[in-house]
Amino acid sequence: MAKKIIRRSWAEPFKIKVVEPIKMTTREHREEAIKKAGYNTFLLKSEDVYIDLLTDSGTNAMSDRQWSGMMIGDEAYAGSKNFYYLWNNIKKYYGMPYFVPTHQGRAAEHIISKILIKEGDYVPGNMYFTTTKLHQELAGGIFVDVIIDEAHDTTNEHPFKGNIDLKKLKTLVKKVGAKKIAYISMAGPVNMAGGQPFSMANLKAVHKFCKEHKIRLWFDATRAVENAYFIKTRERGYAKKSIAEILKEMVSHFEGIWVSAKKDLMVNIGGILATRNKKVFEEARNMVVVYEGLHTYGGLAGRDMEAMAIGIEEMVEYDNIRARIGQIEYFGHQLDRYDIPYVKPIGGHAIFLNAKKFLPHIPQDNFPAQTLAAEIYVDSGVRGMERGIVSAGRNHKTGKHNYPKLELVRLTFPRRVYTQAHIDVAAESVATVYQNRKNIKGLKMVYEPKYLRFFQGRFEKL
Ligand code: P70
Repeated sequence: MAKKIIRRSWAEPFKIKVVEPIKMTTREHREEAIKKAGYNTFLLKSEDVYIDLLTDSGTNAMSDRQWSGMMIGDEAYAGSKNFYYLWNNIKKYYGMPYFVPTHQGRAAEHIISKILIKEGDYVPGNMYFTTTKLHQELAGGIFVDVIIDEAHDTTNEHPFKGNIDLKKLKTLVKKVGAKKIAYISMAGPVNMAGGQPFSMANLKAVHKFCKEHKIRLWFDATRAVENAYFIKTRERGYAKKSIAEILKEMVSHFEGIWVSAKKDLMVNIGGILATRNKKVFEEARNMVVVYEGLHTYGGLAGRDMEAMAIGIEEMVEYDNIRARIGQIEYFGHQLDRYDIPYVKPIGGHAIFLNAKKFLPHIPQDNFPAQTLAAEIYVDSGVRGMERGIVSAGRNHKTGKHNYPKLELVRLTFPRRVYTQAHIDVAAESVATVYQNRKNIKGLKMVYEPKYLRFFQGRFEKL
């Protein structure tokens, strides 16, 4: 009898035209390199990395259309035509009438935090993000986590672990009063929770609450297209809607958005601040000239804005986002073969290894996720990123470490960059480290910078 054929439902909707060679190094070389880097993968030289899963930020492969767009950069100081093309696409795809370009996401976070936050205001959000929270705090705000409890549980299979817990939100508003809430800061998918999305139903409920209490609702739309994909595939009533329709519906509930264009838009640099509030826009447009550059380039070259504008058109293509999420799923399924603990359900941009379960003998004070990221690098040259106690930083008042429930190593996929064979190599490496896990010892921190310590902190082996 003929064997049953199982047909693959998707493959990457592109073929490779340009390649960039990468080099495998020896284990001895990598041991030396990571030691020199203070056991911090952010401090490794890219040349010493084989498969770079540090981040999906600015590491994406641009399309031939985007590269040709780079050639038509209008590098005028003021009024570049690329700016107007980008602005049009922001209106068309995000549905926001007003826009200010920034050089990357955190610059937009800086500006919006300065405009909307007064000293002592509260900023509730669905879990913190490092740069977002820092800018909120530097502007005098107090971040409060109002994500649902399920988000802190790595094994809970809730399909929308990025949802806001309305009870937590209501309790906070009751306690401090709506006037003390600068805005609600909603991200989707939630990076630190493992790339977990919010549902449209949750967003609608939060929006209704905000309207009733006259609270602003803002969106970190950095990976909004991934959130739209999860709504399409997981939420009732959205299966037949296009990614572009879902994106627009999501954004329609917010007063404004900030975006690190280095993700969804598949470019190497860029940021967006967009809003429907003319007053906020006017303030942002004025502030951008202080920190970034004129409001028609905001720290970017004309060619960067052209690539962003084209990236917006490409990011909403279903086949594109399907293949992106498909890669992450494929990676997760390879890890399942070895029973490796990682955050479920599989998220949008990365697999997040659960370092607490992976290395249960290492106490959180000895940085299990930092240790695990270094060990995987030494094993294979695959570079990931710590997302645990180092990332969580210290409590400003007590000076003590924040102890997050999630102690994770993120293995993140740049868009359109790696093949399935690269994913296999990464999975085999994680499995090898898992089998040798009992021999792994933790780290101690020997240098700690004041802000965002995970970027530049240094460690030594215990
Ligand atoms: C990452 C990158 C950036 C980012 C983000 C969300 C949901 C804003 C930003 C800032 C880069 C990164 C940033 C801090 C720590 C580690 C890595 N995320 N909101 O790899 O945007 O980088 O353009 O200033 O994910 O997740 P930008």
